[in-house]
Amino acid sequence: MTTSIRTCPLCEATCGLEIELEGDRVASVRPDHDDVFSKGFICPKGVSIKELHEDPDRVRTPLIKQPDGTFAQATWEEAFAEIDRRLTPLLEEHGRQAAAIYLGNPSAHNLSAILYGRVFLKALGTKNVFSASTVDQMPKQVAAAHMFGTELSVPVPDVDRTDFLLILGANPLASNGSLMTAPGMRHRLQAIQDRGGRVVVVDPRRSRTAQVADEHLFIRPGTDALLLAALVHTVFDEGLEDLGRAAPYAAGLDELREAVDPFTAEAVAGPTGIDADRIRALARELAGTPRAAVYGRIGTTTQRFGTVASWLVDALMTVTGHLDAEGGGMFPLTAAGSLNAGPQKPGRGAKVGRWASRVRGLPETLGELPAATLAEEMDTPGDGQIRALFTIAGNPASSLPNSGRFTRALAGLDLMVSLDIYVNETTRHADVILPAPSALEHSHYDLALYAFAVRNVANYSPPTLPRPAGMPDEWETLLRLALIAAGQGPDGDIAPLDDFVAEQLIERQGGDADALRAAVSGRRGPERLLDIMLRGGPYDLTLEALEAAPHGIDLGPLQPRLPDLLRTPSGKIELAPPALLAGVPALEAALAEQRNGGLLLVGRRHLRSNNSWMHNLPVLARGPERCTLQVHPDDASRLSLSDGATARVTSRTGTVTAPVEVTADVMPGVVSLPHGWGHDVEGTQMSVAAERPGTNSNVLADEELLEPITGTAVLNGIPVEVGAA
Ligand SMILES: Nc1nc2c(c(=O)[nH]1)N[C@H]1C(S)=C(S)[C@@H](COP(=O)(O)OP(=O)(O)OC[C@H]3O[C@@H](n4cnc5c(=O)[nH]c(N)nc54)[C@H](O)[C@@H]3O)O[C@H]1N2
Ligand SMILES: Nc1nc2c(c(=O)[nH]1)N[C@H]1C(S)=C(S)[C@@H](COP(=O)(O)OP(=O)(O)OC[C@H]3O[C@@H](n4cnc5c(=O)[nH]c(N)nc54)[C@H](O)[C@@H]3O)O[C@H]1N2
Ligand code: SF4
Ligand SMILES: [Mo]
Repeated sequence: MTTSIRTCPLCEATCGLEIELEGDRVASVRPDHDDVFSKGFICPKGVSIKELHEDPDRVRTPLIKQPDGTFAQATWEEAFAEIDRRLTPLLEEHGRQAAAIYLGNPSAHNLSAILYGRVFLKALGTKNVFSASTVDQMPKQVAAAHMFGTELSVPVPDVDRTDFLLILGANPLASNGSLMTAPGMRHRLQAIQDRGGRVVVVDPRRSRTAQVADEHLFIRPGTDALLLAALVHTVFDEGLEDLGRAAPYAAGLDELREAVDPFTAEAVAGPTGIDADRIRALARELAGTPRAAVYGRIGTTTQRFGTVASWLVDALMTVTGHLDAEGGGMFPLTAAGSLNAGPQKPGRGAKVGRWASRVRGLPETLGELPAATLAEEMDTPGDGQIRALFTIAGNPASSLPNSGRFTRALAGLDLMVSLDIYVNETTRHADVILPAPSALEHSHYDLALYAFAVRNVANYSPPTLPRPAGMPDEWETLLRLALIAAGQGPDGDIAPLDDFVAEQLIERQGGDADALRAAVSGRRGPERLLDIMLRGGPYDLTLEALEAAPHGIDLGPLQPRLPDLLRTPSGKIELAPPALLAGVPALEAALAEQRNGGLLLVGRRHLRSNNSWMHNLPVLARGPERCTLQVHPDDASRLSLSDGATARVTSRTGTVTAPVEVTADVMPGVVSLPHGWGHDVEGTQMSVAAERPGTNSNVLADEELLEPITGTAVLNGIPVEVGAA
């Protein structure tokens, strides 16, 4: 028996796992009680990593699509040769824009994908880059880039020291937190209450988090920006503004005051469904509590005013003196890969709008185009039409709006390659599937997620188990794809390219390049890049130091970082950047909108699920049906729907059926269906998931409904009609 300690890669909480091995067999998975951050917390998904590793349906060898549509196992050499054989002439004939990349969510948890995905992307040389970010957090990152200067400068609620936490559109008891890396949120919320503080949840559903909160306010989907504008308005109106630590660095206070002028508590009460008195009281409580924070997540970003709402969350914390203050919204300082370490210096501003999509002319944000446009870029003929698609750890046929159209578009591609571990709704369309090692067979370091952690920590995990013979690590596969894309054939040497990547990083980082080069010379791949970043980082760490600390290194609670972290062109906190003010007229128009009595669809998450791809693990799949349509009793009786009956849900883009769950936990006028289901399509190889397939809610999400500033899809607040099937 041996024990391996590693960080769970399955969600943003970064829990420590203690894995007991009998030879190469996983005997058990338990919480690592000595983990400096998670301290013994794990959730059921963490335990399921054993089943994920052992899942007989997980792809273990490359697969090549045969003329009859089935997949045949292939060697790595054959798979790369096939990609080269088909990609190279396609790029020659149609140009680089004919290729596209879609990066899915697990890429953000994966060192190989973060560090080497961009190498492949560069080699491919296309502007058709898409990711799950534009069905997720892009509005928050763009708002942060405009306000603070980088897309990683997102204020994180200092949950462990706050006495008042206002949560909008997040359910961390199910999701375990997002853009807020904080293992064990239940205990952290409980601790707020234990020290006499309060937790208030704003959500159109009485979520599990709402159930443990001190107060829950139902809100009409898509109206959070109105509520937040009214909170900011009230702060000014009642003379409660006090910028605290932010005062010397804030610009645009008058413009912000003017922008929120129309949004009185009375004006937003109707549209949001929240009493004006309650809104005013909330503003007073926030302003009057010395340690208070506001946190908005998926329900505030993937909706019609996502970027404005994301901006106003941080503007609200700033005008109430809670930005960069203990117990408020604070900025982590990561050990590696920080974009805002070191002293304050003017930056280049948010990287947006440098190019536009071909069909709808939607602007680029942070180097990518809105994923909701991917289908039309594939199915609309003309110069620049996408003919080859690479998916990297993504299941866009399940996660993007209008799945019907998207899936038809996939079928029309000339070439599709998927770097993935399952044959699922998306990858069944691939011509070549390249598998990745199991989650236990590669190293791990949360380069991305520590940027949003409620404590500064660093934790590196070596592989728990060796890779199967012949299986490359994902970074090696990505470098090989980069060589193919660069026209260097399927069997070039990836080592010089890896050296080049490391050399570029060393040069970018500055300092004594020779010393750094020498110090990391014994390493390759992600380990070398990570070591370079750690050595150049603010704590002067090394990978060796992390290797010697399997339970992680605690770098302490979050520290005030103003003005050092500011990277805006002005060097200030921009409270009213023009790009965000541009969203205000539409918000004002929403004040006068008449409700038509129609139903709005929202999503939700369940603790034992993970987007679309963990429904094949028996330990998680057990229990009651999860893919149900939640309907309020009033709506249910109006629509003659009874509990357990089958409902038919229709939107502009499609129709699905789902079992009805009548519950007063969802507000009247709102129905809720989780995403990531619909495993009953032909050609997938997920036998457990197929037994209880559920339905794909994104058949209903409309690719025309986008948040205007970032092009992020509206996945919450979709107009639908519901009736008995
Ligand atoms: N209606 C609605 N739609 C939504 C959402 C919603 O709330 N409502 N949420 C959105 C959000 S927040 C997100 S992040 C997206 C997610 O969108 P995606 O990232 O497109 O989808 P996932 O379901 O996370 O699929 C992950 C894929 O990665 C594969 N995979 C898992 N581990 C690995 C690995 O280690 N290596 C490789 N190469 N592949 C791996 C899985 O097999 C799966 O195919 O969905 C979005 N879509
Ligand atoms: N168990 C589990 N954990 C996960 C995932 C998973 O699928 N399962 N996915 C991971 C991913 S990719 C992400 S991005 C995170 C997301 O993490 P969270 O943001 O916490 O996601 P949800 O649990 O979906 O919570 C969103 C809440 O928003 C509410 N909501 C919907 N519309 C609105 C609205 O207009 N206004 C307001 N105020 N609320 C609204 C929904 O009812 C729901 O309760 O979770 C991650 N963790
Ligand atoms: S909360 Fe997230 S990181 Fe922690 S064990 Fe569960 S899935 Fe893994
Ligand atoms: Mo996400």
